[in-house]
Amino acid sequence: MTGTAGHVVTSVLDDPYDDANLTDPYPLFARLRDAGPTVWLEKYGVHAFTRFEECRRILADHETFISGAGVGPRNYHRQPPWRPAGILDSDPPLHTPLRTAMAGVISPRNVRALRAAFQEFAVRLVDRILDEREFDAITDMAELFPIEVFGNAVGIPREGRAENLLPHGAMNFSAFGPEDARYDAYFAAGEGTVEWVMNNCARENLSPDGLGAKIWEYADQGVISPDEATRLVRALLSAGLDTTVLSIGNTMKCLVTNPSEWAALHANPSLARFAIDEALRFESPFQSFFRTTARETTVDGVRLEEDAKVALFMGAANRDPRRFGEDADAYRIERDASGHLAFGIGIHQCVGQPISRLEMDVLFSELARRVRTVELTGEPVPFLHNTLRGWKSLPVRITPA
Ligand code: OVM
Repeated sequence: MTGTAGHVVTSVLDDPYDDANLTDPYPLFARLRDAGPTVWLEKYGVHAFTRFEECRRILADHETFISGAGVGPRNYHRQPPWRPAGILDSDPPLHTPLRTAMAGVISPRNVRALRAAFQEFAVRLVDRILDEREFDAITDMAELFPIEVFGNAVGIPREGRAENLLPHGAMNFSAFGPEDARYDAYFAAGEGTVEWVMNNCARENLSPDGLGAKIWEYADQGVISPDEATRLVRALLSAGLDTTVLSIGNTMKCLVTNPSEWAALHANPSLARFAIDEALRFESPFQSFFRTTARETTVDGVRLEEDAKVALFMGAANRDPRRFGEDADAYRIERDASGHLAFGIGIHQCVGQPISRLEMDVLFSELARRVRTVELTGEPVPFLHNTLRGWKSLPVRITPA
């Protein structure tokens, strides 16, 4: 295929969303990056971007590459979203008060106030797994931590969290990828969770001192409407849980399969935040989503028509040797992974990032201090999802320091 300026765009038949590519996306990502600054995904009829620089530039240019037509393949200009749009799938000026309220709620001061409770649960959790010695790092650790501490931080009832929030997240994030059989399956599994989630977004069901209640204070002040407050609490509950669960699991997977990196972390637990950042780069929990062109534009000389969807593979961009060097496919905690796109960039950059980082920092600092060795005891089971990347099961054995 040829762009107007004569730039040849490679058209590929590969499906980044099939089982094999989701299980191990990196060989395909390398081929797509090498095929050019963009490739045409024949199966989906979209331009896909897999190189770091182009993904970064597109995410930063929110006026040309909008979110208000949805951040999945579905174009809201032609087909409505499965539920009313929120902070993620909106543009300024609609987006601005939502972002203002959310950033105010997740302020440095409010995040700092969460640390003691996170720390207390991390100690209890590490006590427990050190007793067990052999456990599943996903179901016995990665899932338990955010469900407890993030659920408490938002101020929702404990009862029903795990059964509702994880399937709800998997369903919600499916809408940022193709509407295929996998999408249908996550929607079928998540359908029954919507009522529980929406109930817990209501002011009367939120504990008065949590982040959820703080969102409602912005409705009192008139910054946002009650509907918008409901949807922002929903965004906290949709976006804040699965992503952190996956990030904890992915970090653990990286460390368990790279014993020298675990040894370096154990020797110096203050490296925890680098080990986490490198894991976010190396196995980005949020692999891909879409933007829509607000007007005709060009990227690297390739013409994109108006109102066209573009697919951005941050999971590929974060492995781009053009940005991270020839060893981009290696997990190295001493690397400077900063600037990776796992949390996005620009006006939609993850606003909950400090909470997620605090959760991970507290947990991995505690593990690094108290655990001497970590090893796999069985085959990890991948979690296959069109948008998210992680593990369903990661059987490990640990020894105490
Ligand atoms: C949502 C939502 C909001 C923000 C981020 C996100 C990263 C999802 O409302 O579903 O995913």
